[in-house]
Amino acid sequence: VHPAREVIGVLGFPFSKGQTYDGTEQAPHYLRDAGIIKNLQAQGNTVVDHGDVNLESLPVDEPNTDIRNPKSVGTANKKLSDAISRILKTNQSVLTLGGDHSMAIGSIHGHAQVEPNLVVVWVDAHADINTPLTSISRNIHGMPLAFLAKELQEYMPDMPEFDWCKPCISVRDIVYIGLRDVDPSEKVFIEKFGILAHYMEDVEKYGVKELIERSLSQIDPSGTRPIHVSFDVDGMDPALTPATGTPVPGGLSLKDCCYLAEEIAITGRLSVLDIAEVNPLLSSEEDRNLTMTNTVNVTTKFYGNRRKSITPPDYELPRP
Ligand code: 6HN
Ligand code: MN
Ligand code: MN
Ligand code: MN
Repeated sequence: VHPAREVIGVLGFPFSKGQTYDGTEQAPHYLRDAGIIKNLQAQGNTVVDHGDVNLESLPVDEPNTDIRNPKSVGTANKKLSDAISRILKTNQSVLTLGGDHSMAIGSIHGHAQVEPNLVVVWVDAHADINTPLTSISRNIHGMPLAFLAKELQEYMPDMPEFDWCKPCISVRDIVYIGLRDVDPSEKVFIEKFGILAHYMEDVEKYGVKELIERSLSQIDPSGTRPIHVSFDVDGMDPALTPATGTPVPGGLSLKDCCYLAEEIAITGRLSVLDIAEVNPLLSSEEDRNLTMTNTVNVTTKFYGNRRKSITPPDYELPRP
């Protein structure tokens, strides 16, 4: 059993080159402004803000490469990986504020250097398991799992910018939840490798409660493995998180996400949580605020905030 990671280390990853819209690089700032840290502290957590990964001097990519921005995505994620490992080694857990979802390359890689036995819960409308050869968009935020999973390597072209990234998880360590926009190539990978994938249809049919119980007991029957949650806010319904680059209708409800987060918190084994794909520049101010409020709300549930509320440890009821 792993020692509990009681302190939350918050790390911003102000990055957007894994896709085409500007804006996700500002999400860490907006999430902090929306009170993500204060809320975690108010519910009794000890939080250390490690600031943002310094991405000031990234290499500049040529405009017409096969995949978009391999140099900057590779370099930024190497920095993220190192920073995550460093914080985990001080026995803090990490809350990573992205950034587009290419951040999962660095985040999971850095996590696996310290916790090689981790499992990945991937909350997303998308499967993010394209390879540079299957991707239609050429955006790396649709590919992180292909860089990370050992079984995919025979389908991966050589990418010198990612030489540092050693595949560190198995397809058997992944569970998807919320899928509803999966590319044909990704569907073939999911089926070929039997990846545990819960589409929105399954959420409708069985509910998050049953799905999360079933999947955790399948990939981690002993209930001892460290958990990495990579939470793409487009997994939630776009009515809740409209400020994001690739919204897909018909997503997870706030209740679904709260339940999932509460259950993960109860395990006591969440060691890294990524918050990805918040894009404050893609919506009206009202929609941006809504996105921040819902994202902060769900994030706090991963760290012990309960809808049934928390019993205060030393509350003295006033007597007249
Ligand atoms: N995300 N499957 C599409 C692609 O471009 O490969 C969408 C990817 C979305 C990625 O939301 O993190
Ligand atoms: Mn371990
Ligand atoms: Mn997505
Ligand atoms: Mn994603």
